[in-house]
Amino acid sequence: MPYKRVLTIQDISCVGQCSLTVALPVLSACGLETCILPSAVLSTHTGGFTGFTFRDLTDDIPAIQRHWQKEKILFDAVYTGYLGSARQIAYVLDIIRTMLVPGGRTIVDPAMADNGRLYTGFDSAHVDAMRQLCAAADVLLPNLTEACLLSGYPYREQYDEAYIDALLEKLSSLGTQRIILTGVSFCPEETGVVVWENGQKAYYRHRRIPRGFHGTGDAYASAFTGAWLQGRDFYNAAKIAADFTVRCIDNTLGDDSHWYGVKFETALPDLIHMLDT
Ligand code: PXL
Repeated sequence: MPYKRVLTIQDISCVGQCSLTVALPVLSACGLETCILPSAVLSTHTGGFTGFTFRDLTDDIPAIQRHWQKEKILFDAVYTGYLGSARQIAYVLDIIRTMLVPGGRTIVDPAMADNGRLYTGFDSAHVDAMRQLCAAADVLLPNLTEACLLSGYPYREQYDEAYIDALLEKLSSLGTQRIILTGVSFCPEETGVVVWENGQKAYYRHRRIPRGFHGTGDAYASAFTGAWLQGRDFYNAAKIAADFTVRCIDNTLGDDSHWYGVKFETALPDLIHMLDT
């Protein structure tokens, strides 16, 4: 397997199994050298805890970037997730423009919303800035809510294939060639991901577990990034990430006290096995 260096930019939620505490172990398990740029430090994530601390690290980013440039450090890929401020997104764009090797890849998970609503603390300025990041992405990994906010298409809980097609069409006009739309479900028993590449569309469906878990988007995006950078083709990487995410959820079902995240750690051997075969 090639040995690649990836930079992932997202927050540290100290407790809550999301963002960097998921991306770092998942990418490492995929055999990637994983460098991190924390976008913010929070005591917990914002999805269900109250009274969390939030330290925005936007102002630290230029000096970190300058130091890396002095050391002539480049990355094979940049993978972004939850970003701390709209202003930060311009800095992230500059890192993408200047710190990738030729042919380096950019994966953007526009982590900012779910279930029809923006996450606590974000506003339309964040969505506008995120739209610019999407134009720089080789792969965009939105859920339905994020896809609607980014494209300006109306969010619906009930939809059909024609709705998804129109949404993807509108979203792709932002300039992204590859999109994986997560959490797309046409019937109660199944859900899946729509894998869209230059106008070609495929749907990978799997069992739907009738309970939502926080952090599944981060597990999905990290596993996709790991599998894709390890040379799996686009569809296959999207499928491996979906299978991994289902295992993470299966591991967590039955433990009602574990509402804040998924127990992804015990599914890591399965992910490594999927990458080996
Ligand atoms: O999992 C997405 C995410 C990441 N980081 C923080 C969050 C959330 C979702 O709520 O609050 C801080």
